[in-house]
Amino acid sequence: MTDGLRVDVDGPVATITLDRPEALNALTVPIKVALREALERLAVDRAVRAVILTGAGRAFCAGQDLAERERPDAAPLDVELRERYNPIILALRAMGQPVIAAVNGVAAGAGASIAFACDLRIAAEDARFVLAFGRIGLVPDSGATWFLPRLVGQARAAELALVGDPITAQEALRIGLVSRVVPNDELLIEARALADKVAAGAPMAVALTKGALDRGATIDLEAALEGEAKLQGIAGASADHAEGLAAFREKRAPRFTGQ
Ligand code: LHQ
Repeated sequence: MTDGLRVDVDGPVATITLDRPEALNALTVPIKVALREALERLAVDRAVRAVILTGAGRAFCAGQDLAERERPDAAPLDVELRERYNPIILALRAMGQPVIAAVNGVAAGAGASIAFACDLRIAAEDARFVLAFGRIGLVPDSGATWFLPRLVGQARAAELALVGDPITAQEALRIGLVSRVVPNDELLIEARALADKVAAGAPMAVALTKGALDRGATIDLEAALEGEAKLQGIAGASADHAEGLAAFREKRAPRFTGQ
């Protein structure tokens, strides 16, 4: 627990809440540090099998705190990205547990990028994504140029990044930027239901799947096929695979342990 960030663990699901609602959860250095630390800590917590990332109040995250940028001691932008933002994005991708962005209200600038870097995105009806970088004379960062074309294709990514109109939740659903839109007051309930389903999976297989999907985006078919074969060799040797087979045979739900 840090000012501006809450982490609540309930059973196999951890919820990270950006908690600075008075500034729409804009990201300050302490929040960025706390977010990175929370992700790295949860990554090695074997009891945690899925993570929800959301924002307190009426926004998911308004991106970089713009007042902080005007302080005389603010780090240069490239340094801030290398030292603060990029490690958050890499931590999201490196951890084995899937991270579900539960996007409430606005996700702007680096706040949108962080949502793009999550494994799943569900949106409240009032969610909107704003690629706010251009409006303040900056370029998309924190992985936006990498994730966006993969999520929505080059043509839509170009429109989002170059025109910069806000994207409503329904539009985000239509173009595949989020996988579902739910009523505002049901967002966390739906996110938890999704997290519980993810958490019910065999943790090793889930983590291997997450990594394979990432690599699949950048490798050729032969490499993907060979990669799947290797991973299946590993998953197939796990106790959880044996448990999955036994559960099927015995017509019961599997009890996966991560072994
Ligand atoms: C904020 C912010 C904010 C501080 C709302 N900062 N206070 C850049 C640099 C470094 C490295 C990494 O990457 C980046 C990339 C970025 O993230 S650049 C993009 C930064 N974000 C933005 O440009 C969005 C700025 N905010 C807005 O345009 C509006 O606030 C939105 C459209 C998000 C919401 O508008 P409204 O619903 O009308 O709310 P509001 O503007 O009245 O905001 C409420 C409060 O939150 C307000 O404070 P106040 O004391 O006046 O009540 C805002 O100043 C504060 N706030 N965003 N990024």
